Amino acid sequence: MSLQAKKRADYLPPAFTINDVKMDVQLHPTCTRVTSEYQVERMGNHGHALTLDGDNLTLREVCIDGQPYTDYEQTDSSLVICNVADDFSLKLVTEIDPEHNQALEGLYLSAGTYCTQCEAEGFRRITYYLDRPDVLARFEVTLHGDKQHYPTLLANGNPIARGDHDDGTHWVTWQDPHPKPAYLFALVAGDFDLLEDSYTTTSGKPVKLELYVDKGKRDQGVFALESLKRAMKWDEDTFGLEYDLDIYMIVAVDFFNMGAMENKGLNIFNSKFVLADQDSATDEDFFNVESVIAHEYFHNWTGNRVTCRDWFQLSLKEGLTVFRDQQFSADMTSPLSNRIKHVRVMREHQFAEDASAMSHPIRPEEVIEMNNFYTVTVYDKGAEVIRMFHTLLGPEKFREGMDEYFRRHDGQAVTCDDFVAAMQSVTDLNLGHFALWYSQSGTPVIEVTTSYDPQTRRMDITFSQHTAPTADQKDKASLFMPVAFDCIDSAGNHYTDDDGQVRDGMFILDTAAKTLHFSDVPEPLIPVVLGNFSAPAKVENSLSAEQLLAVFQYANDTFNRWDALQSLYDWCIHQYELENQAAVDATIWQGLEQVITRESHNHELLGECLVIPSFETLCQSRQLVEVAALNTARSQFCRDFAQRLHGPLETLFKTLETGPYQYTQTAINARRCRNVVLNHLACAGDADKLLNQQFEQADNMTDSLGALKAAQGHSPSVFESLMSRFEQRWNHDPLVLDKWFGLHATTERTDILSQLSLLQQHPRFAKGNPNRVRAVIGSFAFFNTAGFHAPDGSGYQFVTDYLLKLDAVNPQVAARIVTPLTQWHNFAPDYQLLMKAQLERIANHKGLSGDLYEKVSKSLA
Ligand code: 0A1
Ligand code: ZN
Repeated sequence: MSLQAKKRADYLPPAFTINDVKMDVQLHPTCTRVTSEYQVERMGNHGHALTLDGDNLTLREVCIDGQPYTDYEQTDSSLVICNVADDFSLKLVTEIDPEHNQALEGLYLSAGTYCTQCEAEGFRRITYYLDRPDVLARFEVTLHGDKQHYPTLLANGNPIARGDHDDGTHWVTWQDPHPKPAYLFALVAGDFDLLEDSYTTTSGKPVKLELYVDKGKRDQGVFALESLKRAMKWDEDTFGLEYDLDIYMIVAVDFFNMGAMENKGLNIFNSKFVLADQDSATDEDFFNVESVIAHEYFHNWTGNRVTCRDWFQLSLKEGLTVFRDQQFSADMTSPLSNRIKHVRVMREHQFAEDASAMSHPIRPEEVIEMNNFYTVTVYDKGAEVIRMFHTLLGPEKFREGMDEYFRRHDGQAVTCDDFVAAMQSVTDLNLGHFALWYSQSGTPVIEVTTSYDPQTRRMDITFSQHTAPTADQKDKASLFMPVAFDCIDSAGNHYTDDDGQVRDGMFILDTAAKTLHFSDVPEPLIPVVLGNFSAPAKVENSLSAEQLLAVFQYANDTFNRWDALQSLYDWCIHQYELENQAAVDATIWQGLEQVITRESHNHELLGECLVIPSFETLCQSRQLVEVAALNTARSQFCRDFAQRLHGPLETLFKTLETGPYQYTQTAINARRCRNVVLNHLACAGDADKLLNQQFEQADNMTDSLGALKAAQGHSPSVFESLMSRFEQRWNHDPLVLDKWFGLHATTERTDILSQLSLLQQHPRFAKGNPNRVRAVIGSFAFFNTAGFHAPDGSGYQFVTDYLLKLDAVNPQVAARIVTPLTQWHNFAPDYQLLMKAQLERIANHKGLSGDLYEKVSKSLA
């Protein structure tokens, strides 16, 4: 483990490259033998030794051009082979221990199935290699394994030969014709149920589709396979991109650190993002399956055909692929709820990351442990940056730019600058300034100020932008932002600015400030800013409650309408924090009542608009948060909301009979709205009958879980009884049981820590399984506000105790769960002290992983 930071600026091209790889893998739980043969070529004129990366390997043999070779040195993390020729073949034999690989990087056993995870730097745990994304080689891989236990042997590409050995083992050889970096390598060996299908591309090429799931789970794989076909078609229609191998395989495994992995032709998935059926999966689970299936499929072009030159360029593939999967999901489901979902992620998680010591640009400058940079900044803010290209260029030009990007770079490992250059080549717009989004971290704030002169009937609206210094970067410059803009009066009339700076509902903010002028206006106008969240920024636009209700009623952009209510709720909660509840007066409650009655037919909009902003979102518009006070204010507001609006909510609920389960957008919207309303009714009290009834009658997981969630905060006895029935029913299904674990872990109760201990003793809890750990410890740390932030520091201490144990097993997951502790800056001093004390404990822990070290040391710096 190296604690030395690597810098983007220090990039050097590889001294050698490897063009062809042959691997022979003899699978064994504790001693898998890997024989690799490389065709190595010196790059340029130099006399350096060949340095290969390696981690936790036992080296057995080194041969060059067929002869045993001894002129090499080994370190903890490398094999240095001295005095080599310019072109030669290198053969290495290494041994590894998959059974004891609990970090789940490299080759490991997932509940008896062999699988691999090589991104970012896991291939070096399989064999010594030039483990960097700019070394692209053709791979041929032969796997040998016990035929009875591992009837299925898979690797990237196409199978070209297979056979049996005499000793009960068999072998299969796979060849991948596309040169690829080692992080896209994969192998799988196991005994599965197989779902088979086929797809014919627009140009008439047939592709075999194979989905491998645990025995007995066949039916739960159908939706994933259908999603795959939809994604393949969408990418052809939208970007003209076809699949490029004869076979596309997906394998679902139970032990996986992340969501899924786009290995060439052989995706490996966390089973959570494959398995789904009406009984066991919520609408949200179905949505996630479809979007992750699409995400990994889209990587075949944005990531695999065109890959990253180095890991600092990660957003090149991830930001772009997230944008592509978001567009796909919007087309498959609904643009509005998708946009809101992604904006929530930005506001709850990305803004918080940018305000913490882990703040980094979408293209980071400095990295100790690459696994720490699979972040909401690189992924989601990265996608927002791609979305701004799309907004600025328009869909046609964006497509031209993408075509040009593939024309220039197919088969190459490139940089974010290369992407910008391809986009630049199709537009007259100068993207030089825009490109600052790649190097500047932090969340810009757009402040909106107005001045109105009743005499001249003139109105000026000024937008000024400011990005506060972040932990990694003191000086900030003005960014280039597309700002979607609308301007209304209190009666809903729309206005245009005098100078025509606003075109097609948008203007560019590329300086510290910009003013729009309006003449002949009868009253102060209401600026409606950042429609569809056109830039990843915060807006400070101090509108009154009345004005916000007018925005909801009249604005053109539906996202703005939703956002106006979010701002209104935030303002109301702030009044409660100030103990000024009276400010939330009858006109506001009447306004909200009208929202419900006027939009009662629009289940999608109401399903979003009736959600009160989360504690995490509220934190982003506050500083030095007094956790208990804010949490209490939020709960009091929720209760008043539920009681004051009880009549219209109840009426609405009655109209929301959803009928037998169907996964259609109309039915999804209705279920969502119904469950949001049920939660309010439970909050108002006296809803036990409704809760029991919904749980009893539910023919699908969305409604069962809706009843449980509504009971959770508002009706402890109903919650307890429904939870125990739920456990009995689902004890056999670990993915469903994770929902149960998560609900327990997020329940705000005084004895939560002993509850968490009980959960860890549950026969289905397994500390080696990331899904279980995230469901219990992750849910608590991220979402149990009162428990995690207990004023005596016990929540922080509990999480820390756990992380110190987990770090020795799975540092990657430990480093993710530490995130809420590293965000101490935004809390009041008493909380800060307690959080920092625990971070110090982690920092002083002997044998700490590089993963935790990087996040904790930055956070304490
Ligand atoms: N590239 C994958 C995500 C992924 C990243 C790292 C992993 O292990 C450290 C695993 C998966 C994706 O974006 O889907
Ligand atoms: Zn990805």
